[in-house]
Amino acid sequence: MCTTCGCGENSEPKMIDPSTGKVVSIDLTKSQDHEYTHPHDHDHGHYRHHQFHPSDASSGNTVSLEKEILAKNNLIAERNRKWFQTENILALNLVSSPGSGKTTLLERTILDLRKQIPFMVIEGDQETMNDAERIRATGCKVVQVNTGTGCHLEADMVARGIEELQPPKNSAVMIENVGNLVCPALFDLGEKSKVVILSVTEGDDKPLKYPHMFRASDIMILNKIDLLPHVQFDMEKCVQHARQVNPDIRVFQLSATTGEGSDIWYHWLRQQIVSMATS
Ligand SMILES: Nc1nc2c(ncn2[C@@H]2O[C@H](COP(=O)(O)OP(=O)(O)O)[C@@H](O)[C@H]2O)c(=O)[nH]1
Ligand SMILES: [Mg+2]
Ligand SMILES: [Zn+2]
Ligand SMILES: [Zn+2]
Repeated sequence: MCTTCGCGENSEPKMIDPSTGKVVSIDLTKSQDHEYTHPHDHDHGHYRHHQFHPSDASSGNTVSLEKEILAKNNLIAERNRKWFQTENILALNLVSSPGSGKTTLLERTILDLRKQIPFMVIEGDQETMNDAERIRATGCKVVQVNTGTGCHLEADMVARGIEELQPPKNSAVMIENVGNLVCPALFDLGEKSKVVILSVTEGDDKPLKYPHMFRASDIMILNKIDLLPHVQFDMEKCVQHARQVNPDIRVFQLSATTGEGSDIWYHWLRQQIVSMATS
């Protein structure tokens, strides 16, 4: 839950495996009772020790509650990150507003690169299995996390997703976050990078309006370039705006539906996998 926007109140996130229909309830307040089993049989046992009770935070103090929530999240995110590193798994957190093309980009990327990179997907949405079904249709292993009223994924949900998916060494775990350019910027999932997707129909000013997200991301994908002739969108200005909030951001311009421009994105993905294996 974010105390910022009050999301996630009175809702129980769930995880569904579309291939088996298995539903796992993710009650974050009860997670201290849950003995995490590691995806593989190493003796890490590292999910076990941290306990968190919302009541730990000084009662009625929103600022400290927010800090507690983020601290707990960061701890689990660090464990996820360490695990991804030891397994040489590239984890990317795809963030954007709804409809910018995250699922379409994943579908195309998986189909085009699956012979080179084994992909696994964690889908985040408030409701429905639609995106997980779309990913499953590509033949890729996927779980759907439904956050209910929650507007973002949390590290805990990704930890459960990993348990379910059991991604192999040297694979890529793609996490499609809930469509929202605000709160997912706050929550580290343990990913290597956040990849923000902005489509040309959303306006070139968005990096300035949602600076936190563009600052938190290593990559900006400008999607739907096939629509450029039909919309007012200044590509140069948009890149300039993104660099204004994040001078190091890398930009790929592509169309997830036609495939135009996707080579540079694919090249970057392959490079990431190679550099994980050699680092
Ligand atoms: N013209 C065009 N449409 C796209 C492109 N990428 C996605 N779309 C469309 O945008 C809509 C939302 O896409 P979706 O992948 O579901 O977005 P998500 O909500 O970010 O996962 C769908 O109708 C897609 O077909 C693109 O590159 N060009
Ligand atoms: Mg989607
Ligand atoms: Zn939220
Ligand atoms: Zn929110």
